[in-house]
Amino acid sequence: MEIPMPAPICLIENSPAGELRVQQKALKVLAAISQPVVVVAIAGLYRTGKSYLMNKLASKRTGFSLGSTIQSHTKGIWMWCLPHPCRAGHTLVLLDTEGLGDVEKGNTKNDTWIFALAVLLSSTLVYNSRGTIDQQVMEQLHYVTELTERIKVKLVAEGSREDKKVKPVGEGGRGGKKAKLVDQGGRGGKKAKLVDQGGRGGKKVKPAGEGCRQEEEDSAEFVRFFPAFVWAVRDFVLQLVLDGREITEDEYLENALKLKRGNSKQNQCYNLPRKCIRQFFPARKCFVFVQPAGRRDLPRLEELQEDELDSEFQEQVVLFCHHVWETSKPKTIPGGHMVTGAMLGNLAVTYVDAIRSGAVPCMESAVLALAQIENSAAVGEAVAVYEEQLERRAALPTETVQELLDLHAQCEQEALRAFMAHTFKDDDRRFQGELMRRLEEQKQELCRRNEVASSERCKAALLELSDELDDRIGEGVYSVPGGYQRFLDDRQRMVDRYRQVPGKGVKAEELLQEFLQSKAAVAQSILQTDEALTEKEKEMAAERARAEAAEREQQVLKQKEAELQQKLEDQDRSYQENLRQLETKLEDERKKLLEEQGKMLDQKLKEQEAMLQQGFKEMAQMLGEEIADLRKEITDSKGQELLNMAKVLAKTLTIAYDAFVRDDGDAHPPPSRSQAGERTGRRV
Ligand SMILES: Nc1nc2c(ncn2[C@@H]2O[C@H](COP(=O)(O)OP(=O)(O)OP(=O)(O)O)[C@@H](O)[C@H]2O)c(=O)[nH]1
Ligand SMILES: [Mg+2]
Repeated sequence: MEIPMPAPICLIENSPAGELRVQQKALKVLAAISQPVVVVAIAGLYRTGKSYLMNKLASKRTGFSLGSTIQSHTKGIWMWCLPHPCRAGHTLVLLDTEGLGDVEKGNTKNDTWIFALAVLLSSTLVYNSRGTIDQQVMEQLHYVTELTERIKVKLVAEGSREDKKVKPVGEGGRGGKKAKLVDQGGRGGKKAKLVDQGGRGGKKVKPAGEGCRQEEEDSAEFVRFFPAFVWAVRDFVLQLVLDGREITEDEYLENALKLKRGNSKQNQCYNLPRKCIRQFFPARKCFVFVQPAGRRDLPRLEELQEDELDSEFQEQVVLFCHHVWETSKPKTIPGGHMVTGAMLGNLAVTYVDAIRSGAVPCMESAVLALAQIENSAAVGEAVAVYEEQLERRAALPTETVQELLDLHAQCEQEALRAFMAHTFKDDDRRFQGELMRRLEEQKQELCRRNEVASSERCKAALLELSDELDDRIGEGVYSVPGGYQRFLDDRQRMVDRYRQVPGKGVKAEELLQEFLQSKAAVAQSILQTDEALTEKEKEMAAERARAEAAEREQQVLKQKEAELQQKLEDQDRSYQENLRQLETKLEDERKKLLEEQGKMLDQKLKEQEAMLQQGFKEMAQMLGEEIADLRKEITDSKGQELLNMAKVLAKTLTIAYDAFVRDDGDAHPPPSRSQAGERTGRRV
């Protein structure tokens, strides 16, 4: 497959003043990617071989730029989009980030933002470090502990945020003390502080955005948004042996993440980053790498051929790359909705905008902002699908209105399918309502076009067929005794031939009726001048002509009524189709949510067991509380769904009703809301 990007480009620029800016060129590239993306980001201290390892994930010798001096090289966040090597139909997005802890830069706050963005944008985060996973490396991981200050998970309505726990960070003090968010002051000037009651000192959490909603975080929630975690240990020189037993790389990492018992301040400091990693990244993996080449070759690694690299390093790289390619999941947002390249670009913009404005990026609000953009696009796309399907299927005029409505129904079904595939978090069904309205407009327009096409055909046929009759009238063929009967016979022949003309469409009878009406005066005059008929016979013939005309008029009216009824029934069908597809989607979402919750539950149970085994009863107990919460959530997702569904359905019906009231216009007064309910057999 063709590689869409020959080389990486900058996604987020980080100016020397520490100002972040998303690059338009990169957004353009992302906007063109409609495939789901697997996003692998790398972060870690500067000059530790991150860019080099990312090139391995791209299966390229060069790409992300390497520096060979001691000065930090990568600035901001760079992006490389490639066809995914294992997942067909997916794009692999590699994000190489600016190294952390550059002494020359000396801006740890900016570093933390870079790290937070890597976490927020990726589905797999590779944390890169050099040497061993020792205490010093752990301490450098303060970026992880600071995530709770840098990111908010949820938008919480004001007034509902009393005394919420931020679970792992402060825990560990005497007697299982918990960190709390404490409100300082009243409504206007609220300042949330993360107060560690275990003695680590107050950590500030920025006050939530102004307005009637307030944001707060609950670190246990982070897991839903956070990527899988892979720790890459470079230039690893030790033997993987513990207490005389060979251990795996993962065991090595887990051992390094073990907590220390006891509540001394020292132990708390020791435990803090470990707890954060354990909590935020329950899915963890570790890979160690030996030095790739001899010391002299290190600055020019890019120039070396594969076989010039250390063979053990090569093997380790192969294992690492295969793990990342094969296990990294497509980026999703909570609820399991897949993120496309275009959505990733929008997420980057939302987060960077929040950071630039001095706010704390909130994941939930980013998802909601994304939903607005995506849902709006989903409506447009669905209408395009409708038009395209119509273009493919429609041969106007159709013979009957029902045929046209069936055609509309097929196109609408496809359009709805396209909409349902892309929409998410359209909780108030605003966008679905909008789509229903737009499709109803399309239907009206389709009916109009169908009628125009039919009228044109009918008029053309009548013009052609009536030529002979008109000529004969002009020539006075019927102005003779017995002419009226001849006229009637010729006219009937013409009508018979007209009826045999195929493809006249829905207006056939109406236009015939109009035509015959237009000839009524001529017929009357022929009748009156026909000397073969008595006055009485003329009267009877005139009466018959009037009755026939009235009968035809009646037929046309009946047909119109039947068509109106069919159109009303089609509105019901449309309600039902909307509801059916919505139900299917909600059921799918519910399954995904339950799957997500189930996975979280497994991870928490595993962590709880590990804590119990290591003797951390309080931690285990706290996890127990989280597990209970989660179990309740799962029960709710299972049970309440039916209730929600009923509410959603009622709402959708109302929206649908409103749309039809508007579109039906004055010509055919719409049924009342309850009538709509009766017709559909559903409660409104
Ligand atoms: N010792 C050692 N050097 C490496 C390794 N991988 C790459 N290098 C070399 O280290 C230097 C820096 O590599 P980069 O990949 O640019 O490191 P980085 O982490 O991206 O650096 P920044 O972008 O500045 O944060 C280059 O000269 C590489 O050739 C490795 O595994 N071990
Ligand atoms: Mg780099």
